[in-house]
Amino acid sequence: MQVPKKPVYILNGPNLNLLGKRQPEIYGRETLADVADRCAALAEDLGLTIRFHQSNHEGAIVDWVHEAREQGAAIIINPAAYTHTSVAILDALHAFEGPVLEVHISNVHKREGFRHHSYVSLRADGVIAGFGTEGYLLALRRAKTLLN
Ligand code: DHK
Repeated sequence: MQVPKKPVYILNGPNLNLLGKRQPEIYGRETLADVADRCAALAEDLGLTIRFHQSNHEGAIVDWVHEAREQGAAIIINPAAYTHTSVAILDALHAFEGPVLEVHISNVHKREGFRHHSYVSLRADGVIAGFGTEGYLLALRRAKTLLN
């Protein structure tokens, strides 16, 4: 299997550091460290490498998107609440040339109206919502297809 030189960036926004602890009825009981481990295992099977990050700060996410511009093959992003507010993250993603896949653990369309709009969707090549943390794995498989 051919291993692309550049990693897939998996970026996570605010409050996802509390995954498994906050609102488990919505986001499940798995921690973000569990998700990172599952992504790393699948990436290895797929012949991909990943860089997995989380921040509660918008600028940190913008900086990782800029880093991915130079060093990344694709971006999988769960911007969390910044999905619905961040023109800065959208603009950064517009400056990235590879595939962008947007993930939401919950089905945002079943929730409050303000969660129905995503700035990031204006750039994303695909969106996964409501598949729980499995959405990250599905996005990684899609990244593999798009990078082939
Ligand atoms: C996570 C969040 O923290 C929310 O702000 C988004 C997203 C939904 C998720 O489902 O992963 O609205």
